[in-house]
Amino acid sequence: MQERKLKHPALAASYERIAKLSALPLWEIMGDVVGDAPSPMGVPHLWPYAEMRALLMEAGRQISAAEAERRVLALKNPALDRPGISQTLFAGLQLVMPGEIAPAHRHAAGALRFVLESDGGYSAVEGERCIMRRGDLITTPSWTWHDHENTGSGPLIWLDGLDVPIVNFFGARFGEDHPGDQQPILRPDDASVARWGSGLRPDGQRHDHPWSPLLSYPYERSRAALMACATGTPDPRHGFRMVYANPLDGGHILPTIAAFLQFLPAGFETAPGRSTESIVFVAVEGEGVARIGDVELAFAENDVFVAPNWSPIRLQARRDVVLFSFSDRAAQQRLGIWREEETAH
Ligand code: GTQ
Ligand code: FE2
Repeated sequence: MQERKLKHPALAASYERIAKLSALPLWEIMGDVVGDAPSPMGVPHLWPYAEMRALLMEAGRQISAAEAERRVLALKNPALDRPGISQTLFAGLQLVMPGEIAPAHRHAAGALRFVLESDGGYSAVEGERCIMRRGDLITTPSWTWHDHENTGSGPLIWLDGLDVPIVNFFGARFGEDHPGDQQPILRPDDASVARWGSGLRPDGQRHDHPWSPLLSYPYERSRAALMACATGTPDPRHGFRMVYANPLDGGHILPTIAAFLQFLPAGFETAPGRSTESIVFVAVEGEGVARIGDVELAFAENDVFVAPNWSPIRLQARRDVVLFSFSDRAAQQRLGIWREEETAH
């Protein structure tokens, strides 16, 4: 409070006595507490895949997946002073080399994986292997055991998204290692897709969790659904965009994180708009330009970029573009605070 210009400088002496009791005169800081509009936290930023991949492969030669526990380059927002790609989200690029295993553990933070390169491998989640193919989305809900293995002959690389800053904000950071390197497998590969992903659900089987029972959303299906719906005029704000849905209630994949797949036809540019969520994008196909706040980011395949909360976003497709994105919208909607609006630019 020392730094700010006081509304009532005449009361400064009294403010010091208030501060000594560890209290604050709310009338001097009202805007910070219940202000009329949020400010973006962190800055828009892009991580070019070619350079990130080179550093990841270098790490692959220097440290094993087992030794690293997780061989991840965490994407740190340049304007935030703790790990996290945004105020609410953690993101990283993870590499597992052929034959390697990332050992089993579980934690309070929920995660998703979006596969960028795969020649064979899986993420085992709570007793089943979710096969990793390029473009697949796999979730690791809170406190579910997970380990990863590369069974192919090329590098296995994916984008991790976690709700770590949210969980840590609440002071709920628990985690533990599994006694074995790998957890026991209890069901067939991609069992959740067969059980919950067909439009039918197992009669009498309950799923009493605040996340989707589908642990895998294979790209083949997601892309086909997106393209089948990409007819007529694109939405001016979002182009053709689909939400990864919980098949039981149409809700988001995780209680905190929402995920999207979006098609922007070549030449299309979205109308500008913003929302209270922070959003992490990865270019799955094509190339274009993202204008976020006053920053312009040219993106190509596999580049990752972030839009902070309440930053105007404009996306332009130079070629046909498919974007995967995830955000904290699920958490905000559960709290009843999510908002969006159109902006002038
Ligand atoms: O793969 O289990 O990027 O626990 C950060 C924490 C990945 C993982 C991350 C993790 C993982
Ligand atoms: Fe983990």
